[in-house]
Amino acid sequence: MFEQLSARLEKALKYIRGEGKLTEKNMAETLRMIRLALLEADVNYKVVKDLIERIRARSLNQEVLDSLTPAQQVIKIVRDELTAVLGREAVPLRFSGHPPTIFMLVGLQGSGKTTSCGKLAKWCLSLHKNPLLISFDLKRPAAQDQLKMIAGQLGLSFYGLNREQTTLPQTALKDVLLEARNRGHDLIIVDTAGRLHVDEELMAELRLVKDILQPTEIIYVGDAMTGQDAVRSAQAFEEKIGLTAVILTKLDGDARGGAALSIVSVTEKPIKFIGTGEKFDKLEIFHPDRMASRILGMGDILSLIEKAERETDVKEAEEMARRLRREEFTLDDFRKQLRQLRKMGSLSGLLKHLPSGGVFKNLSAVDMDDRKILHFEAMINSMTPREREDPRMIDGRRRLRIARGSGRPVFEVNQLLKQFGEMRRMMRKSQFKKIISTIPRSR
Ligand SMILES: Nc1nc2c(ncn2[C@@H]2O[C@H](COP(=O)(O)OP(=O)(O)O)[C@@H](O)[C@H]2O)c(=O)[nH]1
Ligand SMILES: [Mg+2]
Repeated sequence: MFEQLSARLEKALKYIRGEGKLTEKNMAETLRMIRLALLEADVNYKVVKDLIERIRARSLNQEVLDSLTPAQQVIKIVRDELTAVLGREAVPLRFSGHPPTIFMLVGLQGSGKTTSCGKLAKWCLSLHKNPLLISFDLKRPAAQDQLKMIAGQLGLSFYGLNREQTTLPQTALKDVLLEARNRGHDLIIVDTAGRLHVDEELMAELRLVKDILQPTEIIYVGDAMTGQDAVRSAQAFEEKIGLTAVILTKLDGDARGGAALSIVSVTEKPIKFIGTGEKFDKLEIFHPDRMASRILGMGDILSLIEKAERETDVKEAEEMARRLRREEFTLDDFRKQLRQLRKMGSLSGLLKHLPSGGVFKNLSAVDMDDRKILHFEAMINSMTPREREDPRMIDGRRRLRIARGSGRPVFEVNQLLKQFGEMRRMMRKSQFKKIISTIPRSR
């Protein structure tokens, strides 16, 4: 279902996914492509207009998760807005507090009303309801037979109207209610007549059924494959009779998606179920979010967004490492500290009075004395700036060169590098903790 729309949306979004940054220009192009994709899927033009406007506004505001790249944010926005257009959340069937509950199914001929009566009854069996099927298709005797057959297949109760009853619908409706109560049914599912087009006679008939039965749910059954026709007739049924819910059928076929994406906005009634096949178990609860992900057709967009979050975690860790490196204590810094210490006088005397913590604590930890400070400083002076920045590059040959340049033995160069390495490890640990403590725990 929705393959074409999915493919087109994916293409529109891939276009910005290639871009590292969102600009007015590439956003305009993406929005134009999304708009075209929706229109070609036969989505109501007004619904498209509103949808595009909201996607545009939210994309430019970028008020969503900052853990996603701009392009991923747009994908998330599109998914969110598709979900909203589809009704946001699954809405369960309503059952009356004073049984019997009555579901009345209405819609054009061939939309799947009679089939959906069977599907719904079967569904409600699993909710421990005791449904009774009746048909108020009064003109067509075959309609009674069709529903009776379905009831037989499913082992359900059926109440058939006789000739006399079909000519006196008011009386018949009261008979049905009485019969249902007597037989202990807590649910009546009412099939109705359909026409190829909406007409006044049909509407009058349906209003009569509605007025007498006072159904708990009036469910419009629409054929998703007919696109905007299903939406227009839903609107007519809503205006003339009033609806409480929608079942969209034949979503197993090559429906272009237009009906699903328009009908909730146009009727302001929730899609409660979708039909995905001719068999009676092919009825699914309608979940707007899952449907939006399916329409977006990028496998499951949720997993993409989750993946983006995981990627952001990795990026954050890398950034942290970079920060550590940036803030890392280099031999240059070490030399600065040594010079400061030298200016302050005797190190051994000083250390006793210094506050614990920071670089001074680390100095005491690596056992310094005044002469050593001078020697260390001399050796660091003999290093190139790059060596001071990254002591890992100081190999045997460089050590020899530094030793000669500073007039110190090679083992002292080794000692300097070893002690410096220890100091840095200690500082890194405390800095790491400091940085860790600044990272928010959860997003
Ligand atoms: N593929 C598919 N066919 C369906 C679905 N629902 C109904 N049909 C078929 O659509 C045709 C018309 O269904 P029916 O229930 O008689 O429509 P009604 O005139 O509204 O009562 C039948 O052939 C059904 O088998 C569905 O969800 N998927
Ligand atoms: Mg029928």
